[in-house]
Amino acid sequence: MEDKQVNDINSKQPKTGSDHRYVNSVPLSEFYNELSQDEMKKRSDEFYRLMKRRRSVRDFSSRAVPEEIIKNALMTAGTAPNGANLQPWHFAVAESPGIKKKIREAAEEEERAFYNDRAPDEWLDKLVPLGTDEHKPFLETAPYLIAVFAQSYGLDPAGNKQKHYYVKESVGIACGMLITALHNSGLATLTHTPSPMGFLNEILDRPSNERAYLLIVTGYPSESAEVPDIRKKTLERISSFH
Ligand code: IYR
Repeated sequence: MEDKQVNDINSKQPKTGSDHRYVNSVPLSEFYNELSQDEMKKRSDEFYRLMKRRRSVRDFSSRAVPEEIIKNALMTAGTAPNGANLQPWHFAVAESPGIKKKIREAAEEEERAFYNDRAPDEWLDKLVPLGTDEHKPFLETAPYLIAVFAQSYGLDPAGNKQKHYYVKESVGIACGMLITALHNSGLATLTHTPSPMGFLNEILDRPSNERAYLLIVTGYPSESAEVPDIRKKTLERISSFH
């Protein structure tokens, strides 16, 4: 018996079946395709080259963007790993001029308070290279504003509260995937963070279990758009291998 266990542990044979037991499961092979290491290297390099061309853009064109692209990006965000698969997010897309105008007016009011009163000088100093101020015309120019809401708790059909787990982590990952998907589609984005963002619940008619997490502005950049000359930290500065 003991011998058999040792043999099992040391066995080089591929295992049949999964180590981990699920209540209901399907084979991973329905999702995962192994690639050759050459292909993995090529793809990882190409993806890095694609992603390092993402820039936060503050000058948008009003050119129309097919809604299908936005929907595909939202479906991508919806595939994010998240706490207990409760998917504690909602994406409210503002596209009508009337709603975007309301969002701009409310955001600029908060930003005026931020730049004129609330923000400590140390923070304002850090924003100098970005050239930001309380004026946010892109909130009306860009074709889509995606307000991402984090659901602090869920509500079942009977209206009972359902606890959510790792909400900030889950929604943060989904936002990263959303921005990546929009960039991969060829759209420019801006992660905009007027604070506080309670006005988004009111304007977009979202319930009190949802908190606005980020406002993602997207569309084509304007033809004359510029971006600040800023750099990313090197691999050596952002990582360590142990
Ligand atoms: N929410 C403000 C201020 C701002 C804060 C940070 I941190 C930024 O990286 C950029 C801006 C604004 O959007 O202007």
